[in-house]
Amino acid sequence: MATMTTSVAITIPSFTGLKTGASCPRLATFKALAAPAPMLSINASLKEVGVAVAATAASAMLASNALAIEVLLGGSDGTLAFVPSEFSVAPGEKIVFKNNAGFPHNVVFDEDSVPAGVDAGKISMSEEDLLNAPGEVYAVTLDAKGTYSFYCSPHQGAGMVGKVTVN
Ligand SMILES: [Cu+2]
Repeated sequence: MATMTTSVAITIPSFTGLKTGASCPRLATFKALAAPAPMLSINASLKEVGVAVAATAASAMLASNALAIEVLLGGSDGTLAFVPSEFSVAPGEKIVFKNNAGFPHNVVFDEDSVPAGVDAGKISMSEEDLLNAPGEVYAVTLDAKGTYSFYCSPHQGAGMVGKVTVN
């Protein structure tokens, strides 16, 4: 996908201003770019191709933004736990904590157990802030690689703790 996006960024400006049917020394490139869109007619004007390629790039970006992991707050069997309680994400991947059962819950990162330079307060809910309704979410993205520990303040004593590795 990264390769595709790069070639699109370079190639689109070269088509701008070209008229339909114009002889184009980069036609081979144009055909290669058009290939991933099977519904596209070879006779489509260069302008249409430009739009189609731009749309492909946009959907690629949407797909990468959609990268996310969901963590349930409270097991469906009533367990006071994060489900899963240990997981890995990529830097910048969205982590969505979702109220499931046994609430109220919250998500507080342990200031003594986050990578150096990370402000745990900036990625945490406040200790007093609680998710009370079913389906309520708290979302966070972590950029610095390393291991982060977190807990639910009302249920920390009951073992509602978790760990996420950013790698
Ligand atoms: Cu809890």
